[in-house]
Amino acid sequence: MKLVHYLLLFLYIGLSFCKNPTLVQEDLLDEKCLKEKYTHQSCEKVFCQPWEKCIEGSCICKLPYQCPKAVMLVCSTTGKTYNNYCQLKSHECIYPKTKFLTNGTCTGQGQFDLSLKYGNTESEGFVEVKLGNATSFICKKNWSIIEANVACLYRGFKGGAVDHKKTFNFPDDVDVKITDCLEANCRGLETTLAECVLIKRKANSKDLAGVVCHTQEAADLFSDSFQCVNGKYIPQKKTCDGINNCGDQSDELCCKGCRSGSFFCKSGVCIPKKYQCNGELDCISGDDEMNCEGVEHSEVQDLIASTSVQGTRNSEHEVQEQDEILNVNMDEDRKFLKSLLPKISCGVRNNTHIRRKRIVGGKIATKGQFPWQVAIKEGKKIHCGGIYIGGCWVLTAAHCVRKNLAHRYQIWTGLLDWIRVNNGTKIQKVNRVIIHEKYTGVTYQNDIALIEMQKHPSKTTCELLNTAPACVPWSKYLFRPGDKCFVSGLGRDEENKNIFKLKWGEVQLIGNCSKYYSNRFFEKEMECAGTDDGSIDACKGDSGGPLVCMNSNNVSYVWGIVSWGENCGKPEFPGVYTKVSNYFDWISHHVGRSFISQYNV
Ligand code: 4AZ
Repeated sequence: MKLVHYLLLFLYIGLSFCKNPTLVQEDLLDEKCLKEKYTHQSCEKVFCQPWEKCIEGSCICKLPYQCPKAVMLVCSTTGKTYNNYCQLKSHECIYPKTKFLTNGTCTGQGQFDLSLKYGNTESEGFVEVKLGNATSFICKKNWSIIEANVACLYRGFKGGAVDHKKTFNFPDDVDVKITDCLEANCRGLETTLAECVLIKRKANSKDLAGVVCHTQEAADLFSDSFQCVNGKYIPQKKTCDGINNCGDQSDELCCKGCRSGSFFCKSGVCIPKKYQCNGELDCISGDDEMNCEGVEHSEVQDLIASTSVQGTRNSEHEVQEQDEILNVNMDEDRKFLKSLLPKISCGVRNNTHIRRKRIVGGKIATKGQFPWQVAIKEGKKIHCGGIYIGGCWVLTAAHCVRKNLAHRYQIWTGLLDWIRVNNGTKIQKVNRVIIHEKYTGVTYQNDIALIEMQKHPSKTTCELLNTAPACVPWSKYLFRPGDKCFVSGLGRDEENKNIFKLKWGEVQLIGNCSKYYSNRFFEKEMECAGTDDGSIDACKGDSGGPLVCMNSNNVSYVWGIVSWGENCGKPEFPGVYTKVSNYFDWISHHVGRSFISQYNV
């Protein structure tokens, strides 16, 4: 009996040890996502910089002429003056030796350099910068892993910094009198401290920043460490905290939740809390800039700025006297240039909004409610729907169309009722049909096709009435299971009768759909949606039509194409849709990127 008690106690202690907090923290990371090895260059997770564009999931260098033309002169370390910061950065992106030096025209005098002083190895030391003709040490004040990463990356250490708190001693034979230092404030993805805001402060030798940069030897492996995509190890507790500890942001891109002090983007990314409601979109899902009414950007930032000042020796009064900002804030230039980039307009309707009311079997649509919905007519029958995505392009299901029957199809836009055809309806002929090369009729895999409508001979583009394009999703992280979306179509309703009217219903994205359709559901290519009781569903005749989801800013994306399903309106068999985000590259290859790239162009 006693032995049993001891055993139980032993088991209890053992279990409480297992429940240590690191295990709970590990739960913040999404293992499946980590396998994708996302970094700050992955446009499935983050927006590219204004000097980059998104191609096949990666941010790659733009050419300088693809930047805005605004004239806000900046000077590079190679002595060349550029029209603006974007043009310089896109040049740097191609030739990394070209780095930002100062704003304004080059005078041929100034230069920038950064060295590590008085460390035991090449990869550590106090941070000394040469700016113009003066050299200064960087201050400990505000020196965080963000600034330390910038310094180490500049010195060529690809993993950035491993320690930003280490202090060093001046050798006995060096006689230096420190009277001031430069406080650096970076955003995190700068390539030189010259791009960060530098403020001159009074200081002594105790106030200087030190750094240990990441090298292969410094890559200690401790038990709870997280391996960044660049190979660096960081403590597990520094993942999903909004701070780019890795230097390549890989510690912030696969999160199921975020630690305090950071904001959770629905796309699974943690960003610093101060980026919320700052007037710039940071989450690809748009959620950092919603519900911002009453939140003054500058106020939030000022608050953060004043609270993030650590270890201040000086009184407020003294700080103000000593403030001397040595350069301009390039982050402001970056934001401004970003705002000048062309954006296509999609996913917004001109008038009505959808009332989110649940109606059995869906509701009859009103004019302008689904301006991207089209009907495909073959001969006398409307047998499928389609989605207008811009230009002369309509997206539909591959099983709806045949390549060699293009001449038989008509695209009806603005149609609400095809017994009593409403005014505002327009009929377009079809130029060509493009069916996905890997479409398989037996399994419905890759059930996606494009229809190019014919232009009027005297027009350069397709002019459609009461029609607006839906946006094409470029990332599989824009929406997730549980999100509410809308399905619409002219198909049959639950009693399998044809009602000849455009109807719509609200459905939820359903994860783990293999449990409904074992062996028939292909997760990468398909998406399920429905309601708990199955009462709202797509049905025969709706095929090829849209499942649209609205992001936090009410922009509609064509998330799915009605594809198949066992029966209609049965909760045990949800509707299956072609997952459009998986085909972004295929679509942009055929229609041209400029039509569908809402961001990252
Ligand atoms: C069809 O036959 C069809 N409930 C479309 C969607 C669904 C079922 C059948 C989904 O076109």
